[in-house]
Amino acid sequence: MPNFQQWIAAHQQRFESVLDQLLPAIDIAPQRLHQAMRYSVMDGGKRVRPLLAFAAGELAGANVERVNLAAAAVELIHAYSLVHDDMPCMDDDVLRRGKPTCHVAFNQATALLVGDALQSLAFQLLSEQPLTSDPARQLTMLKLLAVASGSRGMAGGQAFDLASVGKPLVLVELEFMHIHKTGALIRAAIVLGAYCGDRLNEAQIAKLDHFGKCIGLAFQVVDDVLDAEADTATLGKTAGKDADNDKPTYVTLLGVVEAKKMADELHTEALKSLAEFGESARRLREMADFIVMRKF
Ligand code: GRG
Repeated sequence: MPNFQQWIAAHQQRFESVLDQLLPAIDIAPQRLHQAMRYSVMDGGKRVRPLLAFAAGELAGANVERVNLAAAAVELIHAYSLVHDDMPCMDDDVLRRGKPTCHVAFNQATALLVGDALQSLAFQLLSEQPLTSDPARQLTMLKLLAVASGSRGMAGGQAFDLASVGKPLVLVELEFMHIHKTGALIRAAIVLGAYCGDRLNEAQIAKLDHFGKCIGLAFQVVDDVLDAEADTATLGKTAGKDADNDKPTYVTLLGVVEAKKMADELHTEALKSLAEFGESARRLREMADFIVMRKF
């Protein structure tokens, strides 16, 4: 069995060509929009959400071709959220994944359309081929991604985030914001990956969902710590942005030491929900370790 580094590298490499094939080619009209979509999705990103979908898919005995499509749908929603988040009307950032943000490299109207088109493509991918043997389950999957990315999920969390600038949030409010803004999509990636297979029952999927909730929040706590501690070159995006924007974070609320402790506690809680799966959840456990120990 490949070690974790080999497993990640193999999936990352394979997934780049999956995305390459699924995105519209740049010689198809409208060329500039397609070029900007590719610019925003390809050549960058850790692909954490797809990797979580692959790990959950392996646990559920899923066909990897099916997981490819579910993982791509989630990654396209993620890429759209970054493009819109970086725009002047939101976080107003010029650097993402070590290169100029989409609206800087192209223009604002194009960046807006890139987000719109990536979101539509995500739902196209989830709906045009069978991803499970049960059509009703595929409808559930579509709804799951819609809810996770909409106003009761990521977009809602972003609205809460924009409204919280300069406000002294308490811990439960911060948690609410991040469970939606960052956590919802991470959770969806795991459950969608698992739904592509047929080895798990609903109670077991609920355990994975809880794993996703904990590790999604841990991801954000670590993101806040990195924003405070790491440099721009390492992150590939502007470091210290949260403090500059007067945004409440786990670090501003708890301090670095307590924030790291919180990430560790969430990590432990996440691993607990995988207990019954034994060795078959190895990749999910390794992904949890990776999320908490990452340096960028
Ligand atoms: C615009 C609807 C809408 C939502 C935006 C996700 C998000 C909501 C904004 C991004 C702002 C941000 C930096 C959030 C912190 C957590 C996060 C999502 C970090 C980026 O994800 P990574 O580290 O990025 O997985 P890569 O580049 O590796 O894909």
